[in-house]
Amino acid sequence: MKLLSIIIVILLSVSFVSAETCFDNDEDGYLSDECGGTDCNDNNPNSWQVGVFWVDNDLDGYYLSGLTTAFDDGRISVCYGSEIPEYYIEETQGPDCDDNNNLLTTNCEIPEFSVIAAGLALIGALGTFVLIRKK
Ligand SMILES: [Ca+2]
Ligand SMILES: [Ca+2]
Ligand SMILES: [Ca+2]
Repeated sequence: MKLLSIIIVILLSVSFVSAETCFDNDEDGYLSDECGGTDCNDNNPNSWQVGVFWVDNDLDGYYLSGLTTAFDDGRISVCYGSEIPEYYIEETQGPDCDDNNNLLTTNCEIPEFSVIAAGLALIGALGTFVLIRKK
């Protein structure tokens, strides 16, 4: 009987301690994940859930590739709140060849006509330089 009382006292102490250490620090209504809750950031009331998204810095629908992530498809897990944070996307068209330029998506090669135009401009500039030097 005495042993049972001791066990009960121990169990009550343990439950009291765990109840005391598991509180909602940022008071967003979600317990931290250490306490069996879902709050991935118990110090920020605007973040309480984990989502897996692609990064899209130029918001063209193509994701930033080359990141080392836990997922094979380049997504990363993000702790967030009621809305998907800016520059993260749920759906994508594919990897972005330049994620800082929303005009470039799948092909970042310089178009041939630009190379020809740049060459003509250079020849023109050299010709002007030679004419000025001859005067
Ligand atoms: Ca939180
Ligand atoms: Ca992009
Ligand atoms: Ca882009």
